[in-house]
Amino acid sequence: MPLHNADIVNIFEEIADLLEIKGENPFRIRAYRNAARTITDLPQELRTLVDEETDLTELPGIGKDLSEKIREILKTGTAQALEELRKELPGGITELLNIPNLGPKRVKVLYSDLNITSPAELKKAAEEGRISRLPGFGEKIEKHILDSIAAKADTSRRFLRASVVPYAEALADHLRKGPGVKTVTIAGSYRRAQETIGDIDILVVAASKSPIMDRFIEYDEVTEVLARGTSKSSVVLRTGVQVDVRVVPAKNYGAALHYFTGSKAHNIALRRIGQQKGFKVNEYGVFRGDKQVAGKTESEVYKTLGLSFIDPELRESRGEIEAARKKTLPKLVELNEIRGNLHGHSTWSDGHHSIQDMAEAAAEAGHEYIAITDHSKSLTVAHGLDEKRLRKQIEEIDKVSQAVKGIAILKGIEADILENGDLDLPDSVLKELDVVIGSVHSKFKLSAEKQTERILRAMDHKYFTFLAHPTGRLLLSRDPYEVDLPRVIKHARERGCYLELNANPQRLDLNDTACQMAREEGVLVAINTDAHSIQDMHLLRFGIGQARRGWLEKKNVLNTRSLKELKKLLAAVRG
Ligand code: DGT
Ligand code: CA
Ligand code: CA
Ligand code: ZN
Repeated sequence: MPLHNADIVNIFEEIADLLEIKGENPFRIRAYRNAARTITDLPQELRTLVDEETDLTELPGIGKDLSEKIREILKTGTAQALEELRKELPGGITELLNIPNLGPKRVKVLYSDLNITSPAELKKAAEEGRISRLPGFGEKIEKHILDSIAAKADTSRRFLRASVVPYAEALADHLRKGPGVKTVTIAGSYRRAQETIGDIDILVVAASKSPIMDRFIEYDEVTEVLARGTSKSSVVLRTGVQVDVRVVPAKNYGAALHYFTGSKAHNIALRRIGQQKGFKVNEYGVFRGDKQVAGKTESEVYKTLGLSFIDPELRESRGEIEAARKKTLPKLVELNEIRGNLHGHSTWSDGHHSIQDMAEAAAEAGHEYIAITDHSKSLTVAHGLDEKRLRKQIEEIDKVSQAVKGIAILKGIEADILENGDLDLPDSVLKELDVVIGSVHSKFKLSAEKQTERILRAMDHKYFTFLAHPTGRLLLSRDPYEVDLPRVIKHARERGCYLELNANPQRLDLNDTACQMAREEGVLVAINTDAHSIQDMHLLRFGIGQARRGWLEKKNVLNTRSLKELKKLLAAVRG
């Protein structure tokens, strides 16, 4: 059974969690977490790298021991180290770590004192008031636990789109190779590039005798068959995600693709437009009376209703139908229009590759420029730069610029925004830089009023270029801090600075509606990987997906500019 990178990541994460609950050496724990992060961001499948006899120890954070473990997992499906830990502690216990307020220490107490090994058991104990009496807990925490278990019920069945990509694409490829198969398309929220996915919807056109459903049900990653029919089947894959496959005749393919791409709100709005024009619109086609007048392609469906083709990312009923009627739809930004990354790290702070490695990789990817923006001194866990080291780095960049051809290396910093809105480095050094990013990395719990003021003050700083990951959220794990985003966006326009859309799949921060707002206010958005290694470069495409959902065009994006234009825009911020 072929293992995907995400399976290996899960095993490493579980080992790290269990070691943490046991209270083991923090360095060992961090080694597993770093490796998991490297693997998450890896564009190629590890099993392919191993087949090609690539030396895995060249990957950041993967030493000899972890490289052996990866091989062991690829061969046996598990790691001995994990099996032994599971004998000591029940495997399900790690789910408790996902509950806010529960760290390894408290989980250990829950297990040793009350023998709690799952969220369900925890909920029961909390409801019975047994948690508050434990050492280190109390009534407040007991209440927090109950609240967060209740809140989690509606998000726990969603998956990060990026983590679903390898599974979805591998399955679609498998179906494509089936006999008599003409078209296989992934529809649903996946096609709309939504940041998280509830389930995967796949649409197939195949010859009538094709055994395509057998091929789907018998796919070796299927662990459960929920429904089985000739035109529709549903399964659960080993990773826990549900997949619906529908087989449709070619003459209905466009209408079905449109219907199952959604969103539901978009579909309903479109059906209403059809009704006004005397058509019936459904997943089989567009009908006048009993006669099908369109449905073979999506474009045909839109055209019949008097609309231009609407890109899937826009189909959220947020004004796209109106724009399609008036022919004012945006021409959405594309990956190949990005000319460089303006937020990335090197070994000078918490990145895994040298400035030269990062620049060479970017040049190879065809980029015109790259900004090196390591962390500043307040972020001590990331080994942030103080003024002295930053000045050294500036000299180093001048040297590397001589050595690496074909790309401009811009000098930058990701400066922490302090609680009072100051940047944590003096103007005397910030003025030497091309890019000054401001980031909130602390005091997430300030009131909306204070957090907003803090950020606006930072933006007013003379050398401030753009605000990174403006809300600080981590999808499915950390809520955004409270901030008045419309005010921040308006302020960016008045101040003349920019905003980031962080492309890391866990962040995708700004979200889609905030991008749309920035576009309406005329604030340029920088789509950045926030790369911590050369492998992270491929994350740009997730940022592009989000940007497209936010209606952004090439002209709305700062880093689609040529180096010459970019330099003007970077200088303009300084007034
Ligand atoms: P998800 O899976 O929660 O991330 O979101 P979707 O959008 O993929 O939703 P899903 O899988 O329930 O259904 C796929 C598409 O099928 C959905 O985007 C629109 C269409 N659809 C589903 N139910 C309805 C419905 O009741 N009415 C209409 N008009 N369309 C529907
Ligand atoms: Ca879906
Ligand atoms: Ca579905
Ligand atoms: Zn960063």
